[in-house]
Amino acid sequence: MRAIRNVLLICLVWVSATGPALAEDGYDLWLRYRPLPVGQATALAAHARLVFIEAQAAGDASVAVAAAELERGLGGLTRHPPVRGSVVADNAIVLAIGPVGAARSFTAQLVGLGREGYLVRSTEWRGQHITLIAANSGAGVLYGAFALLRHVQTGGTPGTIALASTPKIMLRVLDHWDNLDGHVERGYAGNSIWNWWILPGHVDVRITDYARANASIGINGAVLNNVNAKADSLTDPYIAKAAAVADLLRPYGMRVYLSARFSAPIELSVLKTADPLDPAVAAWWRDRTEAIYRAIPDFGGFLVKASSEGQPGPGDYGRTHADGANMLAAILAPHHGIVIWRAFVYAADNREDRVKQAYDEFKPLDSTFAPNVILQVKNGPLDFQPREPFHPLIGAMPKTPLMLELQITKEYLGQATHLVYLGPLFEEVLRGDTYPGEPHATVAAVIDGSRDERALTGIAGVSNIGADRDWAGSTFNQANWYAFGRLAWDPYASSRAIAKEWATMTFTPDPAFVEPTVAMMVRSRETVVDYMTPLGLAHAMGTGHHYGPAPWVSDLARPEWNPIYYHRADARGIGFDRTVSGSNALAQYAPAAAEVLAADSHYLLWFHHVRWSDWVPGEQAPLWTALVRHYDRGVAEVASMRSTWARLAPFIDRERFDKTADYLTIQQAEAQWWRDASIAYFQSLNGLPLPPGSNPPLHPLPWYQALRFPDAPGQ
Ligand code: BDP
Repeated sequence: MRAIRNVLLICLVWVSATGPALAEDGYDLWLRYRPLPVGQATALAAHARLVFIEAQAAGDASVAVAAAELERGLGGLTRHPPVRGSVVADNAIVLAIGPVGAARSFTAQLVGLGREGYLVRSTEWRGQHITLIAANSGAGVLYGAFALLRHVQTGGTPGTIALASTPKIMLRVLDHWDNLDGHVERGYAGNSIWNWWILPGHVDVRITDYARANASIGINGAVLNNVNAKADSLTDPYIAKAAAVADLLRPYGMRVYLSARFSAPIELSVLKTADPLDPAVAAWWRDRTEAIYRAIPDFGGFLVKASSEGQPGPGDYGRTHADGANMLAAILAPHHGIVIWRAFVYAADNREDRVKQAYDEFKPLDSTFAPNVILQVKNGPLDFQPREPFHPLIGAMPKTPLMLELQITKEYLGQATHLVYLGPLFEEVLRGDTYPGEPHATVAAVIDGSRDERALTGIAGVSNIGADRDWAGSTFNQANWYAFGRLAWDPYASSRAIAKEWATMTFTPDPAFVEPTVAMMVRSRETVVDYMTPLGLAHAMGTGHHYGPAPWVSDLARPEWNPIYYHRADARGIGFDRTVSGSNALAQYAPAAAEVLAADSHYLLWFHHVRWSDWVPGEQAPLWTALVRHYDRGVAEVASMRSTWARLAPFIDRERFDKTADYLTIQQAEAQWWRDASIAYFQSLNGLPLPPGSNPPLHPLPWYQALRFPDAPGQ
């Protein structure tokens, strides 16, 4: 008997010791709602005794999930969940849609908030002290609920709240590059979260948590399938599957979009053509579109990658991108749907500098697109590199709505393991100045529509989400999803402030943890640039998998698939001359912007071919010395990230701490690999000695060149 009791006791102790640690596997993201310190929790509980939904808001599905989130969040933070009340009482949280009841005194302010904005105010109503969450829609109320929860978790006081916010960009969308077989292109966090095979019979509860996470940062749309689309996603069975997902996302303010394969009419019907000007083709698309709207009445529209990287498109029939986009736009317009048309094009038979091709093709089409077409432009003219100048189309198409495409998944930045916080990258892009000297000319101002006074605005992030328990492959990768959402809501926000918010909610509010963690996050993007592609280098990654270094690759069929195409290194120098003496890609920017970019040493080798011995003023060193220094600095920074992290063990749970520590160890070895392989290769061309104090690569060049990764994920 006694033995059994002991075993039971041991079990109980074991459960309580491992319980919290097991729960911290990253699944809860930044929505952990762990108890606040006692004083704070008591103060918060005093202001959140009850959740009261005003009559006009009752019955709204988004308000219902807002109330549930408040119960869950405040319950977790205070250990005393507020109760749902039918009569307003002191210290209630009142949820209201529109200028009624408790929100009446804020009528004027509400009008200015638009459909999705919110206000959260401590105020008096019917003699009671309340916290009002008011908006013009249920989604706005939900965003307000999340704002309240964020506020109290990041040090805000509960009794004196005055928050108001409206998203600056209309479409804030995640692009999932998820295939119908569950594989995620450029995905490093496991399989797709959409279980297409089992849908619509069963929708995983995980999709609700996905929607909660997105709503908490204001993301209001998801493209469910890969831009390299299969036609099958437009068949009735797949429409039913997408509809099941849409039904779950809807209360969270999210709309569903689908990537559409341009040749689908040929693949799914008896048609022999997908020519956008052929009436039979348009009729086929109309039939499919109507089928989609019958199943998904608020369907957002189609995302199309056409005549790009071998994908079918209007170019196959001698038609323009506008011909293709406008055909679909006309069909979607009566349903209020839109076409998101990608500008990521470059052609095998075009000998022009690859980074110029999208501009050359799309700029002449400005003003030819239907009003419900938005052109999706990657942040840079090449392809999601650790650093690129902003895309020259941004600012060059004032008559066309442009949607900025960012990549949250780290295809070219160390994939799952490397700790790289992308907030500073996104911020750098958004602050890019398309017309220096003119007001409202930043990339953010073009994208949020303020420059050209545009209503249809959008921003997309290529998702990093998969079926891994921690969603994104690592805890720190979650920060990139978070930062994307927060910057999509407000593209002028500070990536540092966002990192602070995220770290506080994801780990602990203790400044002794948050401060070094945020500092490490904020530096991490420059660090990856340093050890991978310093001083404006780009696309030095291995073929296909884009994982490790392979700057030597020169044998791929298309010239612009080879790293040597981009760095152009030889015995004398390195870099791509894109000035007037070279490809003159610089001329695609406004003259004042071109001047700034040409002089910025971050883009030195992007725009200039430089001799190894040339003095680089900004670096106070000859080019070769400067380059090696950057590689060395990148490796040293990762070492310092590791030691910073090692000191933070006492502050957080074991599981997330250990995984991060392991990943930093991997990152350190790989930063060294990047540095050594790159230096060994460039040295094989220039024959120069390393600057004093710099160590030789660990292996000779052929060792690096022989490495193969046929099974790397995400390809
Ligand atoms: C590249 C990816 C490729 C995508 C392509 C795109 O390597 O997998 O299909 O971009 O954006 O970055 O279409």
